[in-house]
Amino acid sequence: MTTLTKNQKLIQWVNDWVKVMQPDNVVWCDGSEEENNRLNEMMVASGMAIKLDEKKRPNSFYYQSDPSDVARVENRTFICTEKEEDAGPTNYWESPAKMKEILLAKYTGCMKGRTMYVIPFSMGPLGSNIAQIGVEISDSPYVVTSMRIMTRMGKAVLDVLGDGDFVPCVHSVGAPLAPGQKDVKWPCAPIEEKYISHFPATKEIWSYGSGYGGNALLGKKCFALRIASYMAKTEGWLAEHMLILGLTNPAGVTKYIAAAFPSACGKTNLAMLIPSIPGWTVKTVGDDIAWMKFGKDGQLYAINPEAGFFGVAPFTSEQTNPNALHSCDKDTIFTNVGLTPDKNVWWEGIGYDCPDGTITWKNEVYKAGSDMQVAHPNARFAAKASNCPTIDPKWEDPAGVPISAILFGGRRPSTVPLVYEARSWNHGTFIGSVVGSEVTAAAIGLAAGVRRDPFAMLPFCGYNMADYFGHWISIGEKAPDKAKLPKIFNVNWFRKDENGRWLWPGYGDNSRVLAWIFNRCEGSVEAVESPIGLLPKAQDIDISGLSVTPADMTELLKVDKNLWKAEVDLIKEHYARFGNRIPAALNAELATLEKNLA
Ligand code: GTP
Ligand code: SPV
Ligand code: MN
Repeated sequence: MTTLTKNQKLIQWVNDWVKVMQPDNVVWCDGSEEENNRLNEMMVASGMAIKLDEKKRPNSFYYQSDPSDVARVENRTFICTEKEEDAGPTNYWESPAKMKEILLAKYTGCMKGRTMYVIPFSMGPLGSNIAQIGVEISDSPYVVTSMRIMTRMGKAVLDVLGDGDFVPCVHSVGAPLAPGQKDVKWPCAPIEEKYISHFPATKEIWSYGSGYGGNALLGKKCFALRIASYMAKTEGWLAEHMLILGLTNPAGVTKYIAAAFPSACGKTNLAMLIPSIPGWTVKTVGDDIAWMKFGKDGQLYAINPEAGFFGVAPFTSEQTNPNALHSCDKDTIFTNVGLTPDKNVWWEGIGYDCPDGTITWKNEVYKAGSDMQVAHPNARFAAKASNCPTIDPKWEDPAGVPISAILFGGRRPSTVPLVYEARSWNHGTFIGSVVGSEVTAAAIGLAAGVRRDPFAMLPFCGYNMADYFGHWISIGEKAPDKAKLPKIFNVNWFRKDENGRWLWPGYGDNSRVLAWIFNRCEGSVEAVESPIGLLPKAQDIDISGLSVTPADMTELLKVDKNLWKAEVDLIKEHYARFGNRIPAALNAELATLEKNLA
């Protein structure tokens, strides 16, 4: 059937699924440009894709998804463990046997009238000893071309794999075609028939019914976070929902920083930030996922397992994030943005008015000056990391980059200051375990308001979240050299005053906070003790040239004891969900916080 591999386990696995899914054809993807062009031409011919203007957006394509298939579906995402408590209270659970029974019924004949693509991919630089190989089977050609951007994909991966082991990733859009039936633009199954299932013990992923983002590009959230977080726990490393950036100070010293913010809370923006303070530069290693292991020198090293960015399009502009914007200049897949009459793209917050006659993500015609929504709030671009103007020279270094600081953060309009530093690794783990954020559009069907999103991993942890907290504590305990552990900070770009005005300008001006963090890592600036951790002195955050007033700054750095006492009550409610599985070290941190506020 294929000449691309002699791996018997892989060939057998594909053959088994062909029998179940009954596709009309099977294509083994080699990842070549010729193959990519062929798939793009096919999707344009079928009406699924529109080719953008070759001069304005070379080699780029436009898609509209089905209105039911626009983001991750958390209530259809399952962690399948023998015991429910091993998935924990924050995951949807089903037993592996039951889930496989349900899905085998769904998968039977699910590719009739379609082609099965076999997509070998590597998470991490090809052949690196931190990299992991997966193989996804999918009936979506959009998944193939997207995986070619987001991962290292194709024949070279099979060559590295040899007869080795891979993570099997099963995907179908769940929309078989009867003989002669015309396909729709974006085939998928209704929400209640979608299943994004994970079997951590056997390292398997079975996804059904969605073609969008993290539901379908299985290397990303399913593998590199949910399965990898479980692997990391058992093997003693970290798989995290974090960007990685390199920050260089005016003296030319570079430090690498990893940061975990919940979905649509500014990772892509921070990773590609252009500092507004002179002499500082930021380079990008990754914008969404970090895999971290200790090096021989005792430092924690991080790699970005991805090869592209699946970034939020709305509000990406020349002002907010030119580097993300220019990563999309060519070779990009756009989904659910607007399509202008001159075959270019438009979205809310792009920085100029929407041309009359633009086609909205719902395929309606935009009337200039109307209040029609043009792009879906979770409209995204898939762009190659190698096209990013600020890509770090070490972004593909198989050894990774040494991490000096880890940041946590979320959208907190009140209570949480602009920045504060943890007193220790365990205190930092506590801060990560209580991250909260206002809900965004990155997932379907969540109630508005602030929700706890520990480590920004709530939708991405492949096992009991309390055990994951324990794993973080144990990383600190087992560190080969505790003095070399990264310092941990919490940041909050999203503080508002009582009138709803942003107190902090954000974006490029976040460099002013990064500079303080850098200097803390160097030991060149002092911090002040507070009940919640170490705060900057107001004069140590450079606000020259900003409209931020000294009064704003006081507010931004204030720790209001009453608000924090209320926060402690919320933290207790959050911890109570996990019963006695919360590590003792974290209960001790909570007790310290409460005592400090008394
Ligand atoms: P995922 O890809 O979903 O994991 O998200 P992400 O964390 O990479 O999110 P992204 O960087 O795309 O952030 C998207 C949203 O955050 C956009 O609406 C931005 O305008 C907003 N945002 C990013 N940085 C800032 C900031 O510093 N201040 C404010 N106010 N908004 C910001
Ligand atoms: C997120 O929601 O955190 C994303 C987008 O990065 S998706 O890949 O769809 O999960
Ligand atoms: Mn993400």
